Amino acid sequence: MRLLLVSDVHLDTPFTWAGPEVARDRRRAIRASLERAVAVADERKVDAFLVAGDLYEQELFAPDTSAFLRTLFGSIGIPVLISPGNHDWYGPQSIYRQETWTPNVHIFTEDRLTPVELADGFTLWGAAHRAPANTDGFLDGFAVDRGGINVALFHGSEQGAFAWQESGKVAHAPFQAEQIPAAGLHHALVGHFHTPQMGDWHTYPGNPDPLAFGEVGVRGAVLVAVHADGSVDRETIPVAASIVHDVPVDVTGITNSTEAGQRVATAIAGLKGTVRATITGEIGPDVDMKVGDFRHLGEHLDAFVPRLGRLTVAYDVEAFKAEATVRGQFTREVLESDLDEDAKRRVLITGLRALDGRSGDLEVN
Ligand SMILES: [Mn+2]
Repeated sequence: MRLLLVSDVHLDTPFTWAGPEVARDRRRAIRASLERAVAVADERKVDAFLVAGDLYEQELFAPDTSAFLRTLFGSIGIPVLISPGNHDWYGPQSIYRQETWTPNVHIFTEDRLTPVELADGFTLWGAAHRAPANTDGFLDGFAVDRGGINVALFHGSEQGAFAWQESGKVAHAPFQAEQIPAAGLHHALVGHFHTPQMGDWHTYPGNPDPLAFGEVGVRGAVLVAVHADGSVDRETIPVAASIVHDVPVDVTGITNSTEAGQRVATAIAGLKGTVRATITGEIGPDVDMKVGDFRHLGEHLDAFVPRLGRLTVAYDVEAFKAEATVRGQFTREVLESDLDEDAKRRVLITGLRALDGRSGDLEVN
């Protein structure tokens, strides 16, 4: 049995950091990545196309998205099975309920795992989130009731190795990898975490098209070949339609904002797509720069997001200490205070900037 798995596509993501036009482009790219995944299913002749939740966002979807999904899934000559997640939870208003699907589309609607026999002796167990939060673990108290090969498809949070990585997330439908074999399942195909994970017993494909800056890991649609003994082989097939770069720019040693602009321009030259540049380093005391100074440098890109990161100012603190001025007095008081070294640095830079009449032009962190 060969299955193609996607999860966390997040159609209609708002991309609030971007302007309306860029955000629209990015949403179009997300759709394109799903279309590519469907094309891969056809090329690779898989037996079923599986969606492990968060296909779209219930709060944000447009009727156009509903029609797009109906047409796309109707165009595949194989079963499409969907287990709704916390963002595309199954309820009266959901696309899953409202749309008229072609007969090859099966949506799991129960909040407990229910079986679909994909082939003789091969059962796929799926379940739905039926609310945006507080969904219990689907494997709690669950055990398969039949022989053959049993594979699960659901949206949930594995609580083992991954918990530290996206710990800000609420534990939606929590489970532990050990529960998978304990329930009699051979494997679980899961969504929710956006970082791909190939576990012994479970597979997170990750979001196929970039949703955020700084995403790591090989991601895409995962071709899962399930053998007769229940073991799996997995191949990740990239389907991203967007290029997103997260670029650090060190401006240490610059004396003016034009030099900073040159460093940024060099760092992003030759890049395509959407780029975020984070500007850090130790700069001269006279540098006067704002994020807006850099935006025009990304005109060759689809979108450019410059931001100021950790910046420090190379003040000659030793010389200031000896001065019989307000600046000298301030410098001595900060250095002799009980503050820790990092706080002293921040207070000194912010204070010295203010004394120069430059307060608020740099975010000192
Ligand atoms: Mn989710």
